[in-house]
Amino acid sequence: MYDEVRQTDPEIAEVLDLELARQRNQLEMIASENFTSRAVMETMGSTLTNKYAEGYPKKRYYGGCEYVDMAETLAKKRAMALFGAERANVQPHSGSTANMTAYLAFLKPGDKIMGLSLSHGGHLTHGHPVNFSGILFDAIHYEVDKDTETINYDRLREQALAERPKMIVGGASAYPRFWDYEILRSVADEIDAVLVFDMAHIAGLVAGGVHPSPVPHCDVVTSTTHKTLRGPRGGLVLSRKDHFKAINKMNFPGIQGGPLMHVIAAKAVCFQECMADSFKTYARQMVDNAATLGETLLERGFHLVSGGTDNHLLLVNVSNKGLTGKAMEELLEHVGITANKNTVPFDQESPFVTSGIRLGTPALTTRGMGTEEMRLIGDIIDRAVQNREDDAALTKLQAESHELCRKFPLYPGM
Ligand code: DSN
Repeated sequence: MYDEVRQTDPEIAEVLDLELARQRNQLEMIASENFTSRAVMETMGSTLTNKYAEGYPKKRYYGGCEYVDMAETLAKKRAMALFGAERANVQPHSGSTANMTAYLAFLKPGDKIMGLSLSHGGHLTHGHPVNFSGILFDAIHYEVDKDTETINYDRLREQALAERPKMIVGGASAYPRFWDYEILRSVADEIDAVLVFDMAHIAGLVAGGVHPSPVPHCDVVTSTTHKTLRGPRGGLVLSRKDHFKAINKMNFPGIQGGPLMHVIAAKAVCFQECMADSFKTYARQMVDNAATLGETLLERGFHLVSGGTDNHLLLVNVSNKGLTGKAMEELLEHVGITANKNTVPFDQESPFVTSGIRLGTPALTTRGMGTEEMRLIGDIIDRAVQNREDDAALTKLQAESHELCRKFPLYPGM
């Protein structure tokens, strides 16, 4: 593997080797990460990376696009079939440009948008002041309730009626519960707002049929393709027929230049993989694994934000264990688990410290781990917290994590 790189650039070859070893040997629990298939990776590493193809299939600004046209047409058709969408734009380089496309297709700078607050589980691109979405637009935020730690849709509605945003944005990066699309739609209708839902985190659960789909309820649905969907790193915009022209025009030439045709072809491969029955089983297992991990942690006195999970992730407030999110992230790394610190609703700590840790099951489920392994991992996490001052105990836990990784080989033969 990596023979050519090894010859031309040994330093980078070393990085590739080290990263493959890291992915194999750590329990990967970052909720937004996954392991793509070899087919997706091969397609990303193909000659399609050489091709400029500004425009859309059959309407390009460059010659020689007949084959990349085939790839993009397949990707679009498959995305529409997978999600039951009227139209798909598969060109966004990322979730961020997918969201920028959706916003600017409908809004002018200065218009009001309303999304879930980042510190309550939302996303930077849903109107955070340091992000383009908060810089370009007048952004306001809805939040979760202090008691239930879930979205209070009555309050969301009151806020929307008082503030009358032109766009309501749903979706999150650290919200473990189902969304109520019907309510979001009815609130948007009451104030004549556009409804955009960013399903980046749950797209694989929607594709696998274990979560309800936002598509029938929303004007536009955006996503990434590399989280629960398990495809290449990139973005996607699904829309109704009547919004499609505006979306296309905004993505190119409005925001992006040359599309990444190797990634678009890999998105097509991913969508094909997601249509298989085995992907439905995978999606179900991600949710079952998160539920089992959640139950295990609850039994051991951990505080799960919202009390549990309906999806592939858990947000754990570790302050009752005398830890910050930062310390917990470091502790888990030490025992062979990769996760990320995360703010929890009404967090008293700074975003660099936080009180929470976010744990996700997509990557471990791809390795073939099931509920039995989740119980074991919950136990490792608990024992790590209890023995955090005991180096020998932590080393033993790290060996247990490594043993688990060995039992579920990643990219064998690579
Ligand atoms: N950075 C992603 C996540 O970790 O959820 C969201 O874009």
